[in-house]
Amino acid sequence: MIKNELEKRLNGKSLSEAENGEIYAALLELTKEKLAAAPRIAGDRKLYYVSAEFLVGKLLSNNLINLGLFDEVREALEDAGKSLSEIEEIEPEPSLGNGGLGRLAACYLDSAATLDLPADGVGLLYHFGLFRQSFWDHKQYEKPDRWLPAESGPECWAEKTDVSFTVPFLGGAVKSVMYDVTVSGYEGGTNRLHLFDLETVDESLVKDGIDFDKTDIAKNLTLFLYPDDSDDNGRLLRVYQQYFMVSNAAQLIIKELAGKGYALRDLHKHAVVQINDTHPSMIIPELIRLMLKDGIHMDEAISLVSKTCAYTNHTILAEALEKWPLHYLEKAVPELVPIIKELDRRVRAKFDDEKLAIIDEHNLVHMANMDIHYGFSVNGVAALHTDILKEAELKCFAEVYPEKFNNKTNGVTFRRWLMHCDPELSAFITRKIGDGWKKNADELEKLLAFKDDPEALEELLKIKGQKKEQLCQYMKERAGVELDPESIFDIQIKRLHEYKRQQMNALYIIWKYKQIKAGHKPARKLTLLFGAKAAPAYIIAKDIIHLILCLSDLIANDPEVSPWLEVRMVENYNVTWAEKLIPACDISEQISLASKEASGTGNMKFMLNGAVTLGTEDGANVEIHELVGDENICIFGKSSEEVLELYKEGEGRYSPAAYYPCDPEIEELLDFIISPALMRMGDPENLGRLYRDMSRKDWFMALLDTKEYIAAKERLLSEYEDRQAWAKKMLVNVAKAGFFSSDRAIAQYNEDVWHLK
Ligand code: 7GP
Repeated sequence: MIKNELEKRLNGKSLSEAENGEIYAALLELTKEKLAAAPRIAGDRKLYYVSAEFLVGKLLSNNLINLGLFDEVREALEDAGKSLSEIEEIEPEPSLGNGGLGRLAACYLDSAATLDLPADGVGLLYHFGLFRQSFWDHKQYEKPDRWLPAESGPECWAEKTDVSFTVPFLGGAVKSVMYDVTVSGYEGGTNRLHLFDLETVDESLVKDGIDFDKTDIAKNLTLFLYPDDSDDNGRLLRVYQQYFMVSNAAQLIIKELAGKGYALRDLHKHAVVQINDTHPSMIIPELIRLMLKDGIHMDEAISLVSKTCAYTNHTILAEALEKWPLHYLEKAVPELVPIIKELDRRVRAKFDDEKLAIIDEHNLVHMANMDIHYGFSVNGVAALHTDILKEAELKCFAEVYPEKFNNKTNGVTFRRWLMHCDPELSAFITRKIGDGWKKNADELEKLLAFKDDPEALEELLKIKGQKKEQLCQYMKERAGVELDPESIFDIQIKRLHEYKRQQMNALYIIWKYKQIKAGHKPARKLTLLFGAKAAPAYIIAKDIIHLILCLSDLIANDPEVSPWLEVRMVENYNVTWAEKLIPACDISEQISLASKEASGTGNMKFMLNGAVTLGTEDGANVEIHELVGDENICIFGKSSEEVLELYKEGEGRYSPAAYYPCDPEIEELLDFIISPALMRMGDPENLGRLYRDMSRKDWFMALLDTKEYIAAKERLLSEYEDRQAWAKKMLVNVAKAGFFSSDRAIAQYNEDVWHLK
């Protein structure tokens, strides 16, 4: 009996007498015990998923679900007048990631364990992770977000181990400590997420904001994820972090190999390293370095490591493809430099093409290039993205290594993104088609049998209504904002970036505001919800947040408009917010400039929870479109081919001058950004800068698709009024979402790349 097991840990109190905090501590302890008792997944060949980010989210419910204890615990608590979701609020969310790449890593660990594949994650234990966002005066402010427990407080999921490695640093050495988070599979065994830290890190360097003294690496190494890199010290710190991560990973791999009794020469037979974007790329020269130290010859070391490492590319944005100046590496990782130079020399001896070089003529080290030459697999994260890699971005590499390139369309774990966040919808699905879908997501297709069943469709609408009510309640408690659950919930949640075009959504808001002002009232109120953090040094992204917050306020205070339109941006958007917002969504905004969003994973989560996508033919939207058909998605905008053409030099190149000021409709929208109404409310500097940027540069072409976007959204809003037809779209979306299970993605990685079992 769970009740008894919990009460044993409550110092004589009953469940109903105990405080939520006490119950949380008891649940944490109990769950950890059960996890420790679950079998550790083993195998002769093991995957190491090395990543700078693991955006795991809260873990209590997730672990309870995977252990098969969720319902029992929830009921025991309910009987005692307690709520599991309220208790889980106590758990701090570890902010060990920034966005899609980090959340994907967490979904992949969940699925690998579920499929019984030996696969551990390796990363860093950041003390503050990504910053905590707050809004004041319509602007974003950043504060450190400490998620680790206090010395005296209850524990957390990460447990200190006695594993430690010596990492060479600045002529000396530092000693690491390894923390482990147990990763549970759904009704399966466990793997580990290994997070490395440095004992000497000094949190007192961090005062109010997220600035800190960047000089003393021994004290600041793991304080933050992605420390500000606008100066030399910040950039060096990032290199040190990366090196610390990969040196620990490499040493752990070698230690485990030896522990199984295998020789270092057999590395590639028993270990696979998945390099998650370029942050862990230095694991290649680091593994080579360790082999040389062990007496293995350079040729053989290179060959062994190349058979061990595989690389995933998550973005084609040039600014994200890391290129480190050689002199940084000379300072931070002097031991690796001769190896990297040798790797480059070999490439140059083999290929007469400057584009393939690792160290270019400006002495920049191209990390991705090193991964491609010295790894055995290169994958993109959605079909379109992989095509663009092969045909444009990495064309010269695909020509010399066609066999290395492969696609692995992203996926998300249905445990967290359906069973946990929408138990009502999960129960509906199980009532209709049984619960085989929990282990085999393709079975969701059986729901199609109900697409003309008015009762089932009615039920689906009711569940969506319930989730909207729940979100309203949460918003009221969290933000003091009362939303209208009868309105249409249109949601855009993702990092703030110009290519994701939150600014285009803002232009829609301006358009709608003006429509309502002019007396064109819609059939129903529209609620637009945003969640997004802007990188602290990304000025235009912060200006876009400023615009959205000003519009939100302007509209809320306009009695003519507020009954019809509401705009809210949630503060400190994170995984926990996503779990509340996604099930309540009607319209999923996936409006990136075609060719720029590698895949997207939010798009998949929304679809799975019965939202209809309003999107461009970009990333995985393309695959969603193919699966659900024209009827059940709303696609607009220029294609990726057209966009890539517009980026080319010369005539025909994109310019916002084609729209502003010559298109009066667009002119009106942009001018509103600097209208007296908004300028009074906001900061003229921010609004002016954004207006100038959008009208003169518009690097991510928001104006290109604005008019089509407005028309598409209006079309979708009117379709919403036919409730039965809408429910059918919802149902088809849920039914077709099976492909986007991370179980499918991981099975494909295993089949094509890892060959674990
Ligand atoms: C993201 C991509 O932007 C997103 O489209 C994709 O779904 C996700 O990776 C997972 O593959 N990329 C990043 O988060 C990223 O590049 C660089 O971060 C630090």
